[in-house]
Amino acid sequence: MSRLDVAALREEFPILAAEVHGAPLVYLDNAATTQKPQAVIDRVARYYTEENANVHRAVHALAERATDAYEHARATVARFFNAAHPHEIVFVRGTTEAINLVADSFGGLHVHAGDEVLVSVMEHHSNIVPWQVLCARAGANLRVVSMTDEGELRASDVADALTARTRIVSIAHVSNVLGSVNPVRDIVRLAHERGAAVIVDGAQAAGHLPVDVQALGCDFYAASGHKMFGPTGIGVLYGRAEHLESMPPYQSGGGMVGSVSFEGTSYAPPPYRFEAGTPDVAGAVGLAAAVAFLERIDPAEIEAHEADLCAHAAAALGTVRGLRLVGTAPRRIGVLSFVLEGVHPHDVATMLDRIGVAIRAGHHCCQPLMDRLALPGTARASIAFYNTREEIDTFVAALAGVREFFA
Ligand code: ALA
Repeated sequence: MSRLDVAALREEFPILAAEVHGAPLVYLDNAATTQKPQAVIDRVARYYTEENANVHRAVHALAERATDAYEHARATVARFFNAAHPHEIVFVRGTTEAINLVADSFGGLHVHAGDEVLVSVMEHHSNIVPWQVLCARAGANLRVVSMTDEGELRASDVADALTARTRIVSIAHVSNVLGSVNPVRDIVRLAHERGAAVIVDGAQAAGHLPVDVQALGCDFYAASGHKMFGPTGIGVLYGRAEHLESMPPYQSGGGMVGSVSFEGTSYAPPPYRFEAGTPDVAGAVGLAAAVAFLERIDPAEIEAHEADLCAHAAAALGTVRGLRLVGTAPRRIGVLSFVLEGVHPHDVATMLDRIGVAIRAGHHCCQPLMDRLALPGTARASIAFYNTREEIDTFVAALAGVREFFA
C-alpha cells in the first residue's frame, strides 16, 4: 500500500473537487494532460501580477525580475532531470516541438542519404512523423523495431535492428497506450556502441518515474509541462552540451543571435540559440512551480502508489466480462488500455463521462501501433498520483454497467 497522503495532495488540485454531469469527477485521462495544483495556478497569476516583462532584453526592474524567474525555472528543471548544467535545458512548446527541433537541427547535421533512423512500433505520431519528414528530405530510411504481443520493447530487438547506418534512435520512455516502460538505459548503451545518438520521448514518464538523464546516458530527452502538472504550452528539451553547441538553429529571429547585420549573423550559444522570439515565460515559471511541487514528494512513493493503483485496476478490470487489457508488458506504469467486446471504445468513453469518469478513447495518436495490434482503437484510463483506489472502483463498476447495457 502507498504511503502517500493522497487525500491531502488532492486538496491542492481544485479541479479534482469538481462535479461532472452531477457526479464527482473521476479524472483518469492523465496521459492526455494532468491537472494543476493551486501552487502552479498561483505562480502563473503571480508572474502576470508582479513580474511580467520580456526577458533578456531590457535593464528595467521588471525585466530583471522576469529574466531571473525564467532562468531560475531553467535551473529548477535542470535539477529535476539531473542535467549537468541548466544550459542543457531548452524551453520549447512541448514534446512535439522538442522532437521536431532535434530532427530538424541534429538530424539535418547527421542524417544523410542511405542513413537510418530507428523508432519503435509503439511511438506516438510526434515521434514518427518528424523522422519521416527528415528521412524524406535526407534520402534516409526510417526503420521500425517491433514489440512482443504483450507490448514489451526488448533491448535485444533494438540491438538486432541497429546497423552501421543507424544515426539516431528515438524511443518513448513510457508508451502512452500500453504503459510499457522501455529499457532506455540498455537501448542507449547498445545505440552508443553502434555510434547512434538516442532521443527519449519522456512525455509519459516525467512526473511518474524518477528521470535522471545522466544515468540514462541519453543524448536528448523531451517532456511536456502539461503532462507533469505544469501549464500547457511549455515543454523541455534536454540535450547534451556538446550536441547543442554543434547544432544549427531550428527557428530564427530575435533572442537567438549574437549579432546581426546584412553581411552576416552570428548565433547565440545554447540554449538561447534554440529559443527564437519571446519565450513562454509564464509557462516556464509555472513549470518550475510544478517541479517544486513534485520535489516535495518522494518520487519512489509516486511510483509505488501508481504501481499499486495499476495492479488494483488491472485485477479489477480482469473481472469485467468481455474486457481485454491491451498492453501487459512486465514493466508498466498506470496507463490501462482495453477493449470491451461488442462496444466501440468511443461509446465506452461517452457512457463513462455521463457519470463523471473521464477516460480517452481512439487511436491515441498511435495509428501504426493500432495496426500492429489489429485494433481500430482502445479505451484508455491513465493514472496520476492523485488518483485513488475508490476512483478505480467507480470506474470499473461503471464499465460493468456499460457492458450490461450493450449486452
Ligand atoms: N499524447 C497524449 C495522449 O496520449 C495527448 O493522450
